[in-house]
Amino acid sequence: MVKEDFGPHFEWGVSSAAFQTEGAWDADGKGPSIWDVFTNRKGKIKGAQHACTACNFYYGYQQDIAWVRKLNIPNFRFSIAWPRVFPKGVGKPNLKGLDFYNRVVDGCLEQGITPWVTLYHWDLPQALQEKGGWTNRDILSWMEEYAGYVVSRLGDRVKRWMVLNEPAVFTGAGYFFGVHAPGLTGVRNFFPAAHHAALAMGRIGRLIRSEVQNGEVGTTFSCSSIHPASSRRRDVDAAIRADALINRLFIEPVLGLGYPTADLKALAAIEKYMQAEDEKALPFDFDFIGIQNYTREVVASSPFVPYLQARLVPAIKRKVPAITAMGWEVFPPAIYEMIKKFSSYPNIPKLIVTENGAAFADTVLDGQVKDAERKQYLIDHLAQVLRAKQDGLNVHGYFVWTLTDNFEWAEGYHARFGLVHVDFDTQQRIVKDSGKWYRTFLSR
Ligand code: IFM
Repeated sequence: MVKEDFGPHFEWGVSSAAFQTEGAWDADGKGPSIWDVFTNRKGKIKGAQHACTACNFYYGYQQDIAWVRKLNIPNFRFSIAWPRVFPKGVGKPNLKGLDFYNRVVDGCLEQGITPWVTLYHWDLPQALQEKGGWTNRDILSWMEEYAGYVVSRLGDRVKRWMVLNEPAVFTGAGYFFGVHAPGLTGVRNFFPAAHHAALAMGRIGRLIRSEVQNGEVGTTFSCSSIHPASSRRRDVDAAIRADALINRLFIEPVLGLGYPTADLKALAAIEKYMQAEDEKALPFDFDFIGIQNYTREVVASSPFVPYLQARLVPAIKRKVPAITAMGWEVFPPAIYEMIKKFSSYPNIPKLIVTENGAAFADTVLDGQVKDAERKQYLIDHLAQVLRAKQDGLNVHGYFVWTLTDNFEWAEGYHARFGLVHVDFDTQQRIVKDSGKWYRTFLSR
């Protein structure tokens, strides 16, 4: 497999996110985000770790952009920390915060790297959470104010935009299970948050399109291929319900197909938050859809699980041959299945794999990180992307998650996903064998 097999226009990149890398949590007028608050709550993050410094990207961004170039990666996806630009969420912008992103964008362009910017990768300003965050419909106008400002200042140079990162994860983990910020639970938080996130995609998508000349507007979705635990009817039905929740809940309203209530009846409760104009406001014709896949899920019927009546059978219990530091099964065909699933929707001009990668426990030995498992994971997943491409499916790009090891949310720092190893005490970087492999692969 060589790069040329994917064709001359295939987009190659690497992805990252503000909260996971920047640190400088209160520098230069930045306001607190829900993650700054959540990481200080007892028992929420493994090892009580926090992201006050993280990878020090705020101060060392030039060095990390230089790594992107040294690895021959033409596209760098990063996100904007909303509370850096609007410390209180709305109102007076913080020019120093915006200026940081001006420097990052210019730094990319100077190195010949195309910046791809995500507007929301989970770090909502705490001031807005105090008004309900994503459960409050006003989030739409708050985000419009933030996005309008950022896009009007960076849109002359940034042409690739993504509205949200993985709405299913930040609403599910943050507003239903309470394991991510802001730590809220239950359907009375999840349903309004989900509906407002779905509406935000169209609303902000339209705004970007009107502001940015020659831009491409996208948004990204987490997805896992869903396999029933057995061929019994009840497990097959449970898998259909889980698929509706995990893979279909956000893409289908955006495509004008509505919420997948026929396959997951509990979703009908979202109706309560629908207003007259919403049906028309939900769809938006994105230029590209980002899909982010890491594994598959095996699903069994479970009558005692509320709403879903289904449970995910953990990889560890299934005794799978390979498992990552996140406890996720290594299952490369999943990415092919997801590309196939999303390609089957009408009206998606192009799919880009905006995240794929793996966390493994790395060791530094004689100044080297020989991460054979991660390298093999990437090769095997790319082979599946190529298979999808050769089958005529609609995939046009691939971004590795992620450039440097970073703060993996509730998992803290133990789950290392980077192509470049980070010593979090000294901030020293060492390119891993997987990074060297990607560099060689991209250099041809
Ligand atoms: O680190 C996350 C990222 O922020 C969103 N997608 C999945 C990654 C790995 O868990």
